[in-house]
Amino acid sequence: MSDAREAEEPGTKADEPSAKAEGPGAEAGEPRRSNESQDDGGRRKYGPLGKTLVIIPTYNEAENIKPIVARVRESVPDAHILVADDNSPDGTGKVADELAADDDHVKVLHRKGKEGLGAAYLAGFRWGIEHGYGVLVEMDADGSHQPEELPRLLTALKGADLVIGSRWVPGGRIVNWPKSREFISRGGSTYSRLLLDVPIRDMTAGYRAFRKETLEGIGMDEVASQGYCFQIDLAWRAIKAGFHVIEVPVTFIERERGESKMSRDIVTEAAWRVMSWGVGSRVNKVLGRKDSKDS
Ligand SMILES: Nc1nc2c(ncn2[C@@H]2O[C@H](COP(=O)(O)OP(=O)(O)OP(=O)(O)O)[C@@H](O)[C@H]2O)c(=O)[nH]1
Ligand SMILES: [Mg+2]
Repeated sequence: MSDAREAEEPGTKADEPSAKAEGPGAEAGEPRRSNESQDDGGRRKYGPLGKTLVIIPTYNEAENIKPIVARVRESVPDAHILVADDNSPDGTGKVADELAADDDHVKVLHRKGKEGLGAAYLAGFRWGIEHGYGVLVEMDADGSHQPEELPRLLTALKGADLVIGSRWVPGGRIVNWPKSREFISRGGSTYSRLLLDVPIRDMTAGYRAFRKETLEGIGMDEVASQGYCFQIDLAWRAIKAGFHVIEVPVTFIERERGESKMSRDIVTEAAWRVMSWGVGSRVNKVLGRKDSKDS
């Protein structure tokens, strides 16, 4: 589906953390029960992080892509950036190609057409893992996720499997959001938390840093959800698989340029899927069955 044009082969095997120590339910290690507590009390040992790839999915972000790439380069100079563009009609892919031509830290994944944010991220994750990155970051192109906060997320990832940049933990903030959006976001997070019985405050957050072992351990190939639901799905899968998920506060800023791709369908999809996962999980509990990763 996708065709990646990259200037060079980034990362080497030597950069990768020791997968055994960190993998899901690492055979030799203690099983982690993140839905019981997100604090591992410093009991676990985490391997080095490896190289970082910041994945920026884009659809019609021609005005935003240059400034966001520049800010990431400035804030985390060692990280590489992958722009995952769905053949944006406004020429975002071409602007990204120009950036990549001038900077070997910038790569572009050209996809055939609009398939949604979730599909773009999954393609970006696969590309990153194939190319030897140890850390995969999700970041929007519109400036809502501030690159200047990324070093804090990466520092936190040294002691976790997944770090969520959270608006709804103490210290987290939103700037310029209409009350209606805040209601949907807060409501969606609370709804998911209660239905899925997880301690995460911001389940729909799209600013995240994953260790590659986390993505490898959550059944990425079965993820079909999009938009809001994609983020909830990934967080829930990580928790169910026993990964250590933590939230760090971030300031989320509403986009200033370009159009939102948020739609009523995205919210409805999330509401139905979360409801079915929550009910399925409770039924499994009553019947004494284990949730499957792809339920
Ligand atoms: N590749 C790709 N990227 C997408 C697609 N839909 C959205 N995006 C990107 O995903 C990121 C988040 O999309 P937004 O439109 O900002 O969605 P949102 O943050 O929920 O909505 P706002 O808060 O209103 O901005 C942006 O970088 C978009 O360009 C898609 O179908 N394909
Ligand atoms: Mg946005």
